[in-house]
Amino acid sequence: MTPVISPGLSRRIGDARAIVAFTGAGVSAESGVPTFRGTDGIWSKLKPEELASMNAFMKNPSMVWEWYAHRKKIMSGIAPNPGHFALARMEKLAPSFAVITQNIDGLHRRAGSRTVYELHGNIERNYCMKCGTPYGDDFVVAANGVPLCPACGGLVRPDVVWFGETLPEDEWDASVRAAEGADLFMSIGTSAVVYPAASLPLVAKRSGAYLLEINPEPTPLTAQADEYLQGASGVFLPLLAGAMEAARRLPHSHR
Ligand code: BJW
Repeated sequence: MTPVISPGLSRRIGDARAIVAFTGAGVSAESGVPTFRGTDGIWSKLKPEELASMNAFMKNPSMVWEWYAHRKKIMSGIAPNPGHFALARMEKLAPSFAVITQNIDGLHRRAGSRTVYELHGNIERNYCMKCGTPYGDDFVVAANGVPLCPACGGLVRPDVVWFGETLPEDEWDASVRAAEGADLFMSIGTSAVVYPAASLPLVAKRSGAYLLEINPEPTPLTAQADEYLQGASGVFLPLLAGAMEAARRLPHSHR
């Protein structure tokens, strides 16, 4: 079936004043970044708590670093896809637009999105767990194993949020405010199972937003969504951006 945007949704996206795009690994899948869950997900082969937690890191830093080195390599060779670019186009048209992402790959900014809240950190950054000194990827690659801080000898880790860790406070607070103020909230390419991020669509809905979900597979959020577009973000987001551009060219009375 050819994917289409209904006239009702086209009107809604044309009229929305405050839009939030809440994104997960599925949005980067079409750029070649493996998702975490599902049949092709990273987590289908490896248990998350064995890798993405402080316990795992302290128990076996070289195994965890091997995993991150592998993913850093994947992510250094990728580019934004049509879904990322469509969100950047939408931001130019809406009075208020924010991307809240669980992704750590930096692709939204590379596509041109400007208001981006990264809830789970960014894989390009690293820091010393003992003294906090930040390190770029050149340092980590040169270490070729577990990187140690030259300043204090502490373990260097990727600047991402592991299970059991709190989210960056400023990004979280800004995300809650954006969710509360949204009139259209889009949950895109996320399994919506990891908290507290997964609470944001519900915060938005409770505050009066229209909740739209885009995902090839239903999620625990689907039953709460006002509208569910079943399919890839790289297909539906360009259609939505086109609908938004068309609607905003028309005077209000003709929408
Ligand atoms: C497509 C597509 C296409 C495919 N187009 N779509 C019990 C209840 C509630 C909470 C908890 C609980 N027990 C523990 C917790 C807390 C825990 C949690 O939520 N656990 C649940 C799993 C149960 N949360 C935490 O620990 C968080 N911190 C916290 O709660 O702090 C407070 C606290 C402090 C101290 C003690 C206790 C609590 C932190 C969570 C950090 C998550 N970190 C990770 C790793 C980041 C670093 C890294 O990448 O290495 O973040 S885990 C991983 O999951 C990653 C992701 O951002 C996150 C979400 O995954 P996402 O993006 O949804 O990906 P997938 O793979 O799950 O889904 C992809 C989707 O795309 C699928 O639906 C596909 O269908 C779809 N798709 N192709 C569109 N083309």
